[in-house]
Amino acid sequence: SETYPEIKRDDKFAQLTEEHVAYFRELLGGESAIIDGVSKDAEDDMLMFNEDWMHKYRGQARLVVKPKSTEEVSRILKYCNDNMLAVVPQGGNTGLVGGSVPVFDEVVISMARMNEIESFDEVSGSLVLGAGCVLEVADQYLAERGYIFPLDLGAKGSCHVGGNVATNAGGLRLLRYGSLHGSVLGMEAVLPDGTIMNDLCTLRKNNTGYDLKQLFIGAEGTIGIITKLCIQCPQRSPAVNVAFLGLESYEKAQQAFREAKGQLSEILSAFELMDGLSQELVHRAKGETMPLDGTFPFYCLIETSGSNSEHDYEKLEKFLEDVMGNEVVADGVVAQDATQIKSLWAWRESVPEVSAHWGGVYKYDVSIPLADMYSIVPDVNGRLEEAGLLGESDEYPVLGCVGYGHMGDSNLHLNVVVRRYDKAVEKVLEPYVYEWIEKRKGSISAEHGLGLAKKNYIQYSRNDTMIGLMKQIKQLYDPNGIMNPYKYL
Ligand code: FAD
Ligand code: 2HG
Ligand code: ZN
Repeated sequence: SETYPEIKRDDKFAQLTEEHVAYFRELLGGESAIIDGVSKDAEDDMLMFNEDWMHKYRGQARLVVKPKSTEEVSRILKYCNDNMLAVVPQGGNTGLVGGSVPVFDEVVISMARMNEIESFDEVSGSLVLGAGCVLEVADQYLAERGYIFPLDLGAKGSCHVGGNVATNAGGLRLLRYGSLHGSVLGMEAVLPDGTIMNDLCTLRKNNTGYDLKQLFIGAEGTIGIITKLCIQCPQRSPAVNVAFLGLESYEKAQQAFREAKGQLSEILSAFELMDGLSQELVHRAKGETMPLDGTFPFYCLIETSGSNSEHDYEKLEKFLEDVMGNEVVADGVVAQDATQIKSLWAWRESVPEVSAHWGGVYKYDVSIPLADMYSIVPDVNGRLEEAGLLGESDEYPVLGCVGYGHMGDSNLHLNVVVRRYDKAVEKVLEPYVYEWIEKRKGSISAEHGLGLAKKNYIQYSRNDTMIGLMKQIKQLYDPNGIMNPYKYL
């Protein structure tokens, strides 16, 4: 492939023919459920399925199928398995590791039409819905009933709940509601041979044997396709407050986190960190005024969610007074209304997009014990400077290194902002970044997954025994290897 000269298409997979396409057309009931690039030129229609959100990964799929029911997914997979056609399950295609797009000519199975909300229990909070439901749609549905989806992230307007579970997305509310491993109560999934695994349990407790659904959470479409989910949804907090802080050092950000946990305790629902460069870039790209006057090396966004507005606001103000009085925090504001809360969150959520605004970005999504978490940013910055790759003018490929993320979960996003992609930059970054993480017993993938981007680096965070067991699981569930090949392991 021109795009991936280092990867070879696996000859065991069949080439798509018009006969294959005819099968899918017949099965799915006509033209609207497929995009056929086999019998005609459909490159333009196919582009949004072939290319990822960052425009970094691009495959050459010639067929997209859009099932509407679990039975259709089952028949598609069985046919592909019997005919050795490789497939890529695709949700909202917002994944950041190249996992959601084909590498070669894999059939794209888009889950977009499986978007129904099936049932909601207003007493227990359990929500049963199709994997293709957009996260924001599900959250809006819940908001109207006084509940909240236990996950939130910047891509909420496009990503699917099935994609979220397939990547085990973490996001902005994990600090409060925990990981999807806890929130997913039940799941229906289809195995590559067409077997439907119905574990659509709506109970919180169920210790009857191995919890097989857990394997699909974070499996990135490598062992089967998630078709339906049951999610445990918490009550939506009637009182939400947001504060935005400026801090003089990472040390102080750690102290502020400690204080926030102590003083805000049960109402603390998010603690996000952003460095100075990330904020400067948002300001430059969006042209909006910074939330605080003056510039600081670090900023934190703190959210509280509770049941009593006045009490929570007072608690947050008292916290702010305290940390500003002790010089832990240099400056801070508390949002005065829902519009300000929304715009502070929008400011934070725009960092991933803005970091790609100057031509490209190398993204590393890592977990590192808190004490060391930010030091990877200056280390990588120094290394790029030393190599003569980072500078102010256009002759340098690298503009700067940005660090931000979910401090409350020890999860940093290191974004190396570039003016153009360059192999020399890549060589300086990899495997250096992964070795750096390994030395500190961190994780090379905190919440975005492995996809194509990290499949060669898994050994930096998992030992041989574990990788061996993972390979056995893959072999057991997908003996023909048709599910999302060339990625993950
Ligand atoms: P896709 O991108 O379509 O797919 C992702 C992977 O899941 C692929 O391997 C695909 O094959 C597989 N897959 C998709 N659907 C299914 C299914 N039904 N069954 C089996 N496999 C499936 N991630 C975080 O964790 N936290 C964040 O805060 C966060 N913020 C983001 C902000 C932005 C602006 C963007 C663009 C991305 C962000 N992400 C974040 C990345 C995150 O992985 C995705 O946004 C989301 O979880 C992917 O969902 P999706 O529906 O777009 O899946
Ligand atoms: C976030 O926290 C996302 O905003 C995206 O996980 C991070 O783009 C990134 O590196
Ligand atoms: Zn994140």
